[in-house]
Amino acid sequence: MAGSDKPVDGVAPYGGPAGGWGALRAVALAVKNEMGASARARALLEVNQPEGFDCPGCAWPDPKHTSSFEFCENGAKAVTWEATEKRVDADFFAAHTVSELWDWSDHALEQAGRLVQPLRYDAATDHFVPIAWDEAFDRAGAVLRGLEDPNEAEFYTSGRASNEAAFLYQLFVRAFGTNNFPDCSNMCHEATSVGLPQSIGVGKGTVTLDDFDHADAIFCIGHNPGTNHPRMLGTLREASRRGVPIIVINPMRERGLERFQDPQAPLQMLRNGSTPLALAYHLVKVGGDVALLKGVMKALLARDRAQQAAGGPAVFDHAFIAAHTAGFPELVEDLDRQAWPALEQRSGLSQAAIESIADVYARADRVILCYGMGITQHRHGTEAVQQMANLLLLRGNIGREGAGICPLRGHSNVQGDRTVGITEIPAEPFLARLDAHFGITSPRAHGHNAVEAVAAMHAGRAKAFIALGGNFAAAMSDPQTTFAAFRELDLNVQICTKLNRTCLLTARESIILPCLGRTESDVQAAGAQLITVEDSMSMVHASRGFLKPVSDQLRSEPAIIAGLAKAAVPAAPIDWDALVGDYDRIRAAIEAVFPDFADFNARIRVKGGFRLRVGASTRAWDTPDGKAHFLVYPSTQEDPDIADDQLTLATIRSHDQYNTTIYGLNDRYRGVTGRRDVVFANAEDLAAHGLAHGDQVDLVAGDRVLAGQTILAHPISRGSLAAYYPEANCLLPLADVDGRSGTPSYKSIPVRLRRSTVGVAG
Ligand SMILES: Nc1nc2c(c(=O)[nH]1)N[C@H]1C(S)=C(S)[C@@H](COP(=O)(O)OP(=O)(O)OC[C@H]3O[C@@H](n4cnc5c(=O)[nH]c(N)nc54)[C@H](O)[C@@H]3O)O[C@H]1N2
Ligand SMILES: Nc1nc2c(c(=O)[nH]1)N[C@H]1C(S)=C(S)[C@@H](COP(=O)(O)OP(=O)(O)OC[C@H]3O[C@@H](n4cnc5c(=O)[nH]c(N)nc54)[C@H](O)[C@@H]3O)O[C@H]1N2
Ligand SMILES: [Mo]
Repeated sequence: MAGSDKPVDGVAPYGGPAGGWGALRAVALAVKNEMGASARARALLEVNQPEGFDCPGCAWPDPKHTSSFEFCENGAKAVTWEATEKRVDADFFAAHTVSELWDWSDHALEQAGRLVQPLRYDAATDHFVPIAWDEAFDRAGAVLRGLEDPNEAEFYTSGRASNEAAFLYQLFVRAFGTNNFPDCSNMCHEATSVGLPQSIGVGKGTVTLDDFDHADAIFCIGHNPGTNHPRMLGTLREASRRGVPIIVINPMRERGLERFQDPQAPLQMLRNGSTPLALAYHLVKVGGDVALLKGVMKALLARDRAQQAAGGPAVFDHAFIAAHTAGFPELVEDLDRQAWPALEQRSGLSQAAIESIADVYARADRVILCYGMGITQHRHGTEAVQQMANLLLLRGNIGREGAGICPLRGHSNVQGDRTVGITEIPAEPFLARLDAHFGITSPRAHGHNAVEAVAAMHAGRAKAFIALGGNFAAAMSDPQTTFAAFRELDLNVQICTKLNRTCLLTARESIILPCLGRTESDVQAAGAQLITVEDSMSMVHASRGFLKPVSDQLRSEPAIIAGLAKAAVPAAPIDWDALVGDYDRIRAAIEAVFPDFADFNARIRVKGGFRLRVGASTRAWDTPDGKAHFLVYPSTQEDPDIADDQLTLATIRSHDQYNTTIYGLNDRYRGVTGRRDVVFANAEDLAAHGLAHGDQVDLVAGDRVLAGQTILAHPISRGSLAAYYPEANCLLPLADVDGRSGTPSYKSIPVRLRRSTVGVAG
């Protein structure tokens, strides 16, 4: 690539496949760094085994043969990061003030180790100091009880929480009196949760792992499984070996979508073999997917008409469309309105390239369409999700074997948390059942999502923030606003395993409550407990930790929630201790409130668990009129285009991070080592800006600046840039969201490039 010959520190093209020896080396290093030679390293062998714990990494399902040993490089990093021997104890907090810790990197904060006891911020000394659990609950409870209105509190959930913890949490919060449930899902697959129910009656994927064995074509749009769902590469490899075309639509060339060498297949590794994945790789412009999808459908429409005119077989499944859908005429009208030059310009792809995608789609009898954050985190995220549903519905590719839609969920239980009631817009039938079962009166008014929560805090309308996991302030857009909002709060409670930036945003009362991780054994009154999670494909299964907890002062998430509940809503008619003493009782309550969980306690003890009902999987469309819907929003065409001198920045994950958790500073497949201060750009865009590979630049979005980044010529579509999250979050204003789902547009940030004066000598 032009310009990339100039050497840049820590940057060298990566030539190997995804996985392979590099993955094995990285696992060995993670084990060594975090656990030494300890027996805790054994933890790795238990991940996703029928009797072990669910990997706290991604939500990709386990293979049907759950006995086969499955772990991946990044799952190993997630587990070793949690099972680490390092601890941040009382001495650590005595040695470091909060102001000092604030200057540590996100990587350094978490790497310091596991939290081992409850802490309270002492403003007089600027230190966190140990406190007893009861005092922690009393202090938090006192602030919560003292609020004028329960809606002045925000209750965040990160998607690692188990079904049991999440259910108990929403019960506590509704008994307390609010639906303010900002959730990591609001930053992630909200466009799926909002868009798909309107299209197909359910906000979840319709496929199972088995369907991948029967698909004739697989589309991977806007996701990077080599890093974020590595176990998916095994599935893609099998498909590729069967000759199934895999079509990738992504602005960046991601090695994990091109070539894979299974680190668990030593023979293949010794032979130096690897399996090619993508048959065709289309470098769409960042944010160009709606135009691309419309182009594919427009091409199919033209062929369908031509075939019909010639008396040949139709391209669309007209019988399915007539029997199962509504809105087809409006879709056709919208497609007829589209002009090819505009579609080409917006997608960054030629009509010929788009026609070639339509070829593969039309030739395949059964198609699975997979997608991730490259689709959802945009100003038109919901629309993009619905265009994918449109494309599938045109050929009846939903609700039959080998076909369907496959949103790749993020956190390992983000889907389950939603299922068991974490939502700011609860449905009435659910609230009615919850109230009847527990004898409470849940609030009916809708609550705040993530962006609304920050806005309320910033405006002084919300005064308390409680987090069940996660690192909310670092994950959110607009840290300028978000951090300031936190510092005005009366209460900041963080239930977490490791120290992070949100813990350090001290309020009048700031409390850190350390919890057990998923790898650790959880013993309550009735004995050792198991928890349950739901994966991306609606499979619910059990998880049992077995490691000795890093500290005997840790409590489980359910136990901590119960402690907070008793302190904040002492009059609630709920026997919290009984529920926490035996999680079977929590599951019995989940079953009482959600009929889909019938026989929960028995079914969860069957190997492999069970699948929740997904109506669309069997063409039972749970929409108001019982039909699947083609949906169009003609307005996209009128949206202001990006200015001529602007590029569109997507914020992405490196190979060495889990969201805001930075395991290390490498991004192996993208050829970056030991640094994160880089921006990926197209070589022609660099030239057009008079810049060269390795130059120092500032990214400028209005009055927001990310200064002193090294710009790299990289295989990325023209007009597009990519930089790492969370560093680049400072470029995104809180108000920039997908209007339909409220998802921050983390992947469509208009920016200008300017030559940097930061750190440039002379
Ligand atoms: N190891 C590891 N695993 C993880 C996570 C992690 O951070 N680390 N995070 C977890 C979570 S919470 C989530 S949500 C998932 C995230 O998993 P992914 O969805 O894979 O997340 P990202 O890395 O944000 O972005 C994915 C891809 O989107 C592409 N992209 C950017 N803009 C566009 C666009 O406009 N159009 C298209 N078509 N593509 C675009 C990027 O080039 C990138 O390859 O992974 C989960 N698993
Ligand atoms: N710019 C930009 N911003 C983004 C994104 C992006 O692509 N670009 N992606 C968004 C997405 S998809 C998501 S999901 C969010 C993620 O947002 P969050 O879910 O809030 O963030 P994480 O980084 O996953 O949270 C890490 C913290 O979780 C805590 N933790 C780890 N394990 C446990 C546990 O078992 N229990 C408890 N209680 N705590 C635990 C640790 O203390 C750790 O510091 O970020 C969003 N932000
Ligand atoms: Mo996510």
